[in-house]
Amino acid sequence: MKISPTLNEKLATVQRVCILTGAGVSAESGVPTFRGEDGLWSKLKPEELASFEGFMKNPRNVWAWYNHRKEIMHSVEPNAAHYALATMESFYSEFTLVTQNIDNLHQRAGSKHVLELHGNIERSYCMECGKYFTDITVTEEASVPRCSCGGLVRPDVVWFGENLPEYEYKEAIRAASNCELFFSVGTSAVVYPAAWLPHVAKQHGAYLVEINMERTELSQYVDELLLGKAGEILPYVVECIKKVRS
Ligand code: BV8
Ligand code: ZN
Repeated sequence: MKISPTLNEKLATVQRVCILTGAGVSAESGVPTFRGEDGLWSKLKPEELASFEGFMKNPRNVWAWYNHRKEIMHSVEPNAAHYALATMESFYSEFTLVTQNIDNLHQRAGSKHVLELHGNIERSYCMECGKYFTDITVTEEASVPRCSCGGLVRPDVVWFGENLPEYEYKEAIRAASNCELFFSVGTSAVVYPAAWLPHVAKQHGAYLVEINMERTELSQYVDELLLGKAGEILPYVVECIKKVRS
């Protein structure tokens, strides 16, 4: 595995780094991705399971799906990619980790400053009074969870057609505009507005690196494409940082 002398130089000298992660960073933990031959969307319909309309039409079905994914996420561990990003954070004065994932694995690996653009599967909220819950588990026989006020409770995730959380999105745009080095890791870069972030970074002069198993929509725009597994490439990048920054 090799990185370019330019990237090595950047790792040594920059102060501000921004990372965008997608489902590919959790793939080696055993969490299924969305696209690609055995991705979730090849078997299930996103409009039915990851949309507000789909939820209102069949809340039990959507809760069953999120519950199933929550069980998977509780049964897996963070992988070397998550740990490498948690280590990387300590080397840079401004390090922003933006994730599209809802699996909580970055936090479990020790990352401190995580911006969750698409929410978190551990949180739910009442659609009437906005009360948050972190202990909702919908068992098969249980009907859809309701709040004490009578309102319907939904997973705290961003569905298609829904706005991203204001603070996280603004903060992610600020970090992408401000950084000197941007990594897009394990994302197919097709879901907007998250997929704008690498372009925002590049437009503001950042060096843009992509880590993925294959080329994506973003690949034609990046300064450096590192093809391979995030769980192998990121630990290697951290080894390079240790050589030039400690
Ligand atoms: C919005 C819920 C307005 C959480 C998700 C028409 C109608 C309506 C909307 C639209 C439309 N056309 C476009 C839109 C906008 C839409 C959109 O972008 N659609 C796309 C599909 C065309 N976006 C929205 O609706 C967003 N909201 O636009 O509101 C607005 C506008 C402006 C400003 C503010 C608001 C809401 C988007 C969020 C949707 N929610 N899921 C959940 O259940 O998880 S989408 C879903 O896709 C997940 O959130 C996921 O995070 C996201 C992105 O997927 P990836 O993470 O990239 O995963 P994927 O499987 O695709 O790729 C994995 C990659 O990893 C692959 O490249 C693979 O090669 C690689 N890989 C695999 N293994 C490894 C690896 N790489 C390295 N190592 C490995 N080991
Ligand atoms: Zn309520």
